[in-house]
Amino acid sequence: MQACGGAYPPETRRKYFITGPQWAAAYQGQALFHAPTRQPIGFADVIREYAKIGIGHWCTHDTDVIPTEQLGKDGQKEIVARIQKSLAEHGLKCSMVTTETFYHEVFAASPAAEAPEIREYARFRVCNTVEVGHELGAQFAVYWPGTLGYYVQGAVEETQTLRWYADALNAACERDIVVAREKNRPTLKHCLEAKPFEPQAEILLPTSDAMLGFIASGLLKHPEMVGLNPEYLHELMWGGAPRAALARALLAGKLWHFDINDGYRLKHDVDIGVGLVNPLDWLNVLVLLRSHGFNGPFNLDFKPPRTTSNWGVFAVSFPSAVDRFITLWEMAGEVQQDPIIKEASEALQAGAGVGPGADAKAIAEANKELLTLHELIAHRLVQLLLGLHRGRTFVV
Ligand code: 3MF
Ligand code: MG
Ligand code: MG
Repeated sequence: MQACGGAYPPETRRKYFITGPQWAAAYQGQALFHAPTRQPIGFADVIREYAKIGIGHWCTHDTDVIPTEQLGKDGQKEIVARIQKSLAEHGLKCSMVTTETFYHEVFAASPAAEAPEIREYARFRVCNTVEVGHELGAQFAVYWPGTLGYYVQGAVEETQTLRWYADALNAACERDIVVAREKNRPTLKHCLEAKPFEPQAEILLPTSDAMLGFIASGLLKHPEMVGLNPEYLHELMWGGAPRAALARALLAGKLWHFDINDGYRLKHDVDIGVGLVNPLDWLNVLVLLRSHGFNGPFNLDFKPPRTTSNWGVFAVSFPSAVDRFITLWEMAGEVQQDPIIKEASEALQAGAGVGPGADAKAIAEANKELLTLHELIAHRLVQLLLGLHRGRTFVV
């Protein structure tokens, strides 16, 4: 890290609303075809190491920290108290809680399966997570539905299944309203996260746009309490442009939380650290978010490489991801102020000054350089990204 030119100090990193997931740091390297490689690690270690790095917020699935059989029981209370102590000791805040509805076999046929007892259990799980969230002082609850889909066709009736899934979210929102009143706290922001494939063959809500449609479908009792947690790579996986997906969420007033990572189009969920694959696209994403006043939470939902040691996870993987994010965020600010981009953008919007009533040919002729300016702006963005605007000339 030193040879790389150093790093941002923890105080600088803490100024950003960057959140560190329990599951990302505790990931043991066990992807589908891989045996685990890292030692198990608990919340106390993760919170302590995040504090040292300067990651000021921590988030978790219910079962990342509470064994399934202890959920809602005395064991849960005792664990939540220990988490509160760890957070206080290291000056971290819990930003978000989320319910795991994909790992345990009970959710094999989705949290909205036909069997009523599975759906009742799913309702218990999301309501319990809301309670844990309030205990830990969280502002957000995230829902990646996980197994909401199927492998074989025809048995699952999509409209009914979505109604049942909405029932779970409705229960969570209603529980939230009650608990928030009891604790004199604001209600949580409930954020849906879409992923186009995995862990089912077919997914009922595969994209952020599908989630927006679901929020507006009339099935939710409190649509105003429900927004989005898009994940950068999940939009790329289906071939979408993440920046355009985020723009649609912004227009709907639903961009509330953002999972940041990187990867490749039309491939599986590789969860690479932010900015390692598509830095130019990332720069542009952050320009969009800055210009719309979105400043977090930015959730580091990536996976440290498979054989990296527990030491390397905190010495290299997390701090380097945070620092790439901060650098790209600062560069996005530079883009917003860049006089050349400003002038080119203004010229684009001024138009060519063709008078009213001109025909298509004349308008097109007068606007020939519109795409030239697009290209000039793109060139300038690459210059800013690579630092070429600081005077590099090409010499061999
Ligand atoms: C899966 C994910 C999930 C969600 C998490 C939050 C394990 O691809 O991205 O991370 O982000 O479940 O609800
Ligand atoms: Mg995610
Ligand atoms: Mg993911």
